[in-house]
Amino acid sequence: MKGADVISELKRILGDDDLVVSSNGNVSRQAYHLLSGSQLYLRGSMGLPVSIGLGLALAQPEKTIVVLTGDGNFLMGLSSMSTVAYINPSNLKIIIIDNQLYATTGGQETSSSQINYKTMIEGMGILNIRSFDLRDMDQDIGNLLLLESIEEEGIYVLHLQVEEDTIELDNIPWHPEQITENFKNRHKGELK
Ligand SMILES: Cc1ncc(C[n+]2csc(CCOP(=O)(O)OP(=O)(O)O)c2C)c(N)n1
Ligand SMILES: [Mg+2]
Repeated sequence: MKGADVISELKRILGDDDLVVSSNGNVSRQAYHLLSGSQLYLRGSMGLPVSIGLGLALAQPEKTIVVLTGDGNFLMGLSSMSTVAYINPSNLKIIIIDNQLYATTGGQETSSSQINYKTMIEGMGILNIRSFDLRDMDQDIGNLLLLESIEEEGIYVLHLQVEEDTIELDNIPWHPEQITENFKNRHKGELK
């Protein structure tokens, strides 16, 4: 499975009220093209999806916040995971789409291939971390694993190793200010 397959499947699984924060580059583009609703697609702000997801989770305790992050983004903002573990917001779900590359900028390798995500994240204090290698996995089985994992209660981290995507998607046609405005408008009256 590829990152785009994961995000397409998430479209089926996620609830209409869930708030998604996606990391800059391909992941945000895929979220923009493949998910429904107007989500918080980060642009430029590399390394910040987990921090922004944590802020949203605290500001909107009634909502489920799903952070979709590439491995490069996750590793850049790694220190924020220790704060997430410390605060432990039960409405925050973090999904790492790990292609072991900075795919957006030309496919340079990240350090992901030598990291044991389960050990690292457990060491920070989040015990609900599941890691799956979806690279050679049949899509139906991968979809089933996603469905089971997403429905779990409480905070969790889902680390997914995926094949590199080949699809080229158009960039998001909005500036960050417009993305934020659209996100707020979509949830007008619901967000505090
Ligand atoms: C501080 C900073 N450094 C570098 C970049 C350029 N950049 C944009 S996306 C990206 C790669 C992100 O990697 P990852 O999160 O793994 O997503 P992928 O591209 O693999 O989907 C890079 C290096 C940036 N936007 N900001
Ligand atoms: Mg990557």
